Amino acid sequence: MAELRKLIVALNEVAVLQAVANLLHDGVSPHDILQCFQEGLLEIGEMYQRGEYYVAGLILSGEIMRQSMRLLMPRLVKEGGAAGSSGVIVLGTIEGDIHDLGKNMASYFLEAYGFEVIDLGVDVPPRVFLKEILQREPDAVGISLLLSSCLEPLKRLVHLIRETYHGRQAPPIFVGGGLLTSTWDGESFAADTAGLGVDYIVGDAYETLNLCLKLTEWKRRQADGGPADLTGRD
Ligand code: B12
Repeated sequence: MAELRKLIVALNEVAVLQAVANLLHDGVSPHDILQCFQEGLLEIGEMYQRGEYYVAGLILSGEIMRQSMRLLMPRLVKEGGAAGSSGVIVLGTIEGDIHDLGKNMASYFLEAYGFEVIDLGVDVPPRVFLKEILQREPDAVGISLLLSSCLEPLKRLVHLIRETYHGRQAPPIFVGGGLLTSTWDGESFAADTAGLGVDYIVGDAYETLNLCLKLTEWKRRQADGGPADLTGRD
């Protein structure tokens, strides 16, 4: 895995794909491989900030990740068992932001575990998000955010949802994406310490899955006459 991380950071596409195939062949969990990608991409981002890579490096890192997902996806689906009908989740990247690798990863995980994912894509204006939420009535809404400059549209969207659902229970809102993972304690999905007005901040794709499984379970319990509090953590 250390070697894979080095290859990712060196942007060696051919060698990365070969290493991923070998690791899967040796029975390494796709979750661990994805974690390795996340760490590698983080390092690439830091190198970009230090001027050691240009935007072309970011683009290539995205392409390497995308190609690797094609190898990882079938194994993820197999592990998840794609049970079907776990729930409906609306996902999208907020207006102004076109990063989608993390969101796609979260989407792959959810689909692999039987969720219906309505992916609105990238650069999604708050009004479009809201329209889809009202139409689809999802079990939860996930928003991706990697750019600090997009905090404002995110807050606008959350405000719009709260305002529209005034007096009714809005679907739980969670956000993910590199910018916010610093608030994550590494073990449980975090409360909204950044003051965004959302219900949860998730650290990675696997955690997203755990959160969505819990949210749908709480909703089922509530429908069966259980406690109404969907924000409690257990
Ligand atoms: C690849 C990349 C790109 C690619 C994106 C390709 C793509 N299709 O996504 C391209 C080249 C397009 C790009 C462009 C830019 N980028 Co860029 N990019 C990155 C990079 C290196 C990796 C991001 C990534 O995909 N990581 C891997 C994924 C798997 O990790 P992740 O996003 O954190 O996702 C995980 C969790 O957060 C969570 N998650 C993520 N999203 C979601 C969503 C939901 C709903 C849920 C539940 C969970 C979840 O699950 C994921 C898996 O575990 C980061 C560096 C970094 N530190 O993140 C910079 C980075 C995000 N980019 C940055 C910048 C500045 C830019 C540009 C402005 C550069 C430029 N001058 O043009 C443009 C912006 C374009 C725009 N309008 O959006 C900065 C942002 C700084 C900031 N705080 O604002 C970063 C941090 C680099 C840096 N250190 O400076 N970038």
